[in-house]
Amino acid sequence: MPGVVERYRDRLPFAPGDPVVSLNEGSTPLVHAAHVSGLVGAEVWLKLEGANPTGSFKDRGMTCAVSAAVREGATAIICASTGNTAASAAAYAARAGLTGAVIVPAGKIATGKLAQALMHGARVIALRGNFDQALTLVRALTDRHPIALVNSVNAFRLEGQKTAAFELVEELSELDALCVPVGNAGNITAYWKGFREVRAAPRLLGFQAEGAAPLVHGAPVAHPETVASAIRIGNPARWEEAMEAMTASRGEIRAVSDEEILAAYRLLASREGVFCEPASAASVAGLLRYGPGGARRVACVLTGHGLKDPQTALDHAGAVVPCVPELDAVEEAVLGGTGAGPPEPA
Ligand code: AN7
Repeated sequence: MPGVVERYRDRLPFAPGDPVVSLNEGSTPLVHAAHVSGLVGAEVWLKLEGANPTGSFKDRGMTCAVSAAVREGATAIICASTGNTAASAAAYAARAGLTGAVIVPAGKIATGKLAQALMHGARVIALRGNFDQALTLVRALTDRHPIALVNSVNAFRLEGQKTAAFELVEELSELDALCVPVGNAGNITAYWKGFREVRAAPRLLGFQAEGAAPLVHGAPVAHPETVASAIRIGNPARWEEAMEAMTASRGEIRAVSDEEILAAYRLLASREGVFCEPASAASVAGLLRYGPGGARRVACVLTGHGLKDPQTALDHAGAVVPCVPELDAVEEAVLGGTGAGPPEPA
């Protein structure tokens, strides 16, 4: 499939002939979640945004932000990031031949995202501070220097991200509710914009981590903390728009605990065969905790791939089984203790 600009150009601010920097993002799988459906008593679908080229939904917006930057003659782009925006910006900058810089909270982004940003050749600045401080600083920096800011304060990011709503409506003719994790609140804002443009109006159910839930408390959180590092954000840039989307869709923004996030994370991997990152699992954690609220058909956005954060996975998964290279030992390792026993004779 072509990327989102080519696929939805008539609904995006790009004219034919404009430069397009794309990795053929979008067109991500939508899979039915049989186990979760049974648990919540609704028809639940999972939108696998981790299947985008850099492993997160950020690519939808980044193709637009970087294409627009190229159109405007920019030679450098920058963002603050909890990891995924950095990985995506670095990849699209590399593809466009632009200089990329990313500012991330030191020690607080998942390993895979750091590896991506470095591999794509971005200058990676590890800030001794949190995401909110990083965003304030890049905004001030881009006021002083001609560097394109590609955080979701950039309107082109939301334009690209709204295409996920188009895809959902194309595949599911009716959708009653959408569950989405909320950090800087760009994505929930973009979904609502996309749904409105195609005259759909599912209830938007946004979920923040309990230790980083400013929209739930109605006040910024100075020191946000959560295992879901991607949404460790205390003062979302798209605060007003997210609250408007929530209200207009008769939705809710609620909190889930780290334990609930990790339980949903493991359940998705072990029962649905879907490995997402912890922040993404907040959408399903919220659905499991609060229920579908009368919705018959629900979609949960799984925003990023599980491989982004191997350390959190290893910290919360089972152990490997050590084994010497002998048949008896392998037999014991494979069959022992599992209650599986030897296979039945044919
Ligand atoms: C996997 O990369 O903010 O509410 O700097 O990576 O639109 O911020 C990431 C956010 C959800 C929240 N799931 O989306 C960043 C960054 C994942 C994410 C969110 C993020 P927004």
